[in-house]
Amino acid sequence: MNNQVPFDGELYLIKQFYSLLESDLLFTAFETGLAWQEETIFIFGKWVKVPRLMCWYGDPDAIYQYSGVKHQPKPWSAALQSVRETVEQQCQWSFNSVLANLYRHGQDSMGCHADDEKELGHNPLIASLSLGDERLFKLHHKKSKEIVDITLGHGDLLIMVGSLQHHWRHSIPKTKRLKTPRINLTFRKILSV
Ligand SMILES: O=C(O)CCC(=O)C(=O)O
Ligand SMILES: [Mn+2]
Repeated sequence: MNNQVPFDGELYLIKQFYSLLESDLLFTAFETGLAWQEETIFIFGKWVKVPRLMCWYGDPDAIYQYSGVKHQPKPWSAALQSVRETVEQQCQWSFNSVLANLYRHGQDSMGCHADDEKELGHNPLIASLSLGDERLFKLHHKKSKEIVDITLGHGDLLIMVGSLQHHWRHSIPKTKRLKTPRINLTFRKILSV
């Protein structure tokens, strides 16, 4: 990152947090074992499909609103629970939930947003594990319009913390490059508000 400009938040990237072999096993476990759903949202007067599959796991009280709907978490699977514990140890932080996204191909994407909902607290720590094909993660500074591109690959762990969500938005853009599926898990702590 640029040393002269205050970064406005903290971002840590641990490449290959999981080894290739572990990442392969986790990818297969999650691709086949999670309850992937296609969400629809009402936008500009019509229902549209969210361009990726999603699901929400966590402790029973970790209720989270996304795609405009309140989602009750599904109970942790053994594989998710194991990753949760490993990521908690790395971050020295506890999470009560995980949002899983499956990008089936290059036309699946995530629009520009900040994870700044009030149930995530003031300066949330969000740990994001990527598995499968690599994709571009774009950070867009809200004021300066600076853009930071980060490539997230198989087994990489990205940690977003501090005031990052106040100053930056992030996105996974569509790409014309031929892409195989990618799974992203964002571990979060939902507070009761
Ligand atoms: O897929 C990613 O790396 C980003 C996911 C994300 O931003 C989110 O779930 O809020
Ligand atoms: Mn996000």
